[in-house]
Amino acid sequence: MEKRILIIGASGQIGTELTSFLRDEYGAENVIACDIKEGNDELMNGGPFEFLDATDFNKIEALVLKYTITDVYLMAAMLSATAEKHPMKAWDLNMSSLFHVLNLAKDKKIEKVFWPSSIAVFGVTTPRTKTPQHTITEPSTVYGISKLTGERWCEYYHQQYGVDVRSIRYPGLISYKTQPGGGTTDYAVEIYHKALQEGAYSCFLNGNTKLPMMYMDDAIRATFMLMEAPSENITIRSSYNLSALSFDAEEITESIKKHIPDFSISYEPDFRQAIADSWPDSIDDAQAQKDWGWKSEVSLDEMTAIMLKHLKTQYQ
Ligand code: AKB
Repeated sequence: MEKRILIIGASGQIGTELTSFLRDEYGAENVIACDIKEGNDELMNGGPFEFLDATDFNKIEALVLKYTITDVYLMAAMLSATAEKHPMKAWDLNMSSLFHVLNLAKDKKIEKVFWPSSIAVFGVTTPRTKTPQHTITEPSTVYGISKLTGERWCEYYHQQYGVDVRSIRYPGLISYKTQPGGGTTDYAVEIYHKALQEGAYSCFLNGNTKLPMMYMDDAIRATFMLMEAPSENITIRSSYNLSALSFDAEEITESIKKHIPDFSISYEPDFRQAIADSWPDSIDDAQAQKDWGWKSEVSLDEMTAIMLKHLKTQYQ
């Protein structure tokens, strides 16, 4: 049967690029973007778009029936920094949207679900370096708690009801096409914009906080590879560790200085420093490599060159 895809949260950082990729892959008319807010011109004009509040079960179900949807990508979520400011709202959005989609799959109204988890499932008691797939997960943020809980429910729905749900623990994602919103890793995108606009950046994390990161093209490719993999290869139904880069603000600054020698950075750590301090500095993704052939492609310096090249044309 032909794939018909619904992307919930399509106007966001990952959703925008995922929609564009999947429209190229499966045909624009087969990929329905939806979000509570409008997206960029390409998203709005490149194929079907519907307004949707991800907490509204009836509306999600109506869209699934209207477009005979087979696969749902649930990208709507409140990220780590914003969730600390609105804990109950974050819990409600992050959990209720997941239950809505899992229940549609349980009732056989859709065939496959993608749901993003995060490195935020880890906490201060987790081994920090090369964090294994199976390890201590005691998150200290609302976002992390919602992602860890979501992972347990995904596995439960798979085991109890046979739901084909697949998930990745995304690291911080970096792209020139879309801006992140409300995350702790957002500095790694802001820094490129400020380097070009002002030649200087004041960072909300300190200089030596290494975090797992990834260029967006790698993340979209990983998502596609996971969703296309044969079901019998998927041994993890909670969420896969995924790794590409690991750097701190000093290292990204050095990379930018290769193109903008006068670029300068200063540090003013805020409440996000404690969140970053509770996360790993690097991730072991051996299971993703083994199960569905994952391998990252873009290095820090390659990403810097791509980011600066494209953002420069945007700012001109
Ligand atoms: C955040 O910083 O909250 C996100 C994430 C790592 O999930 N980018």
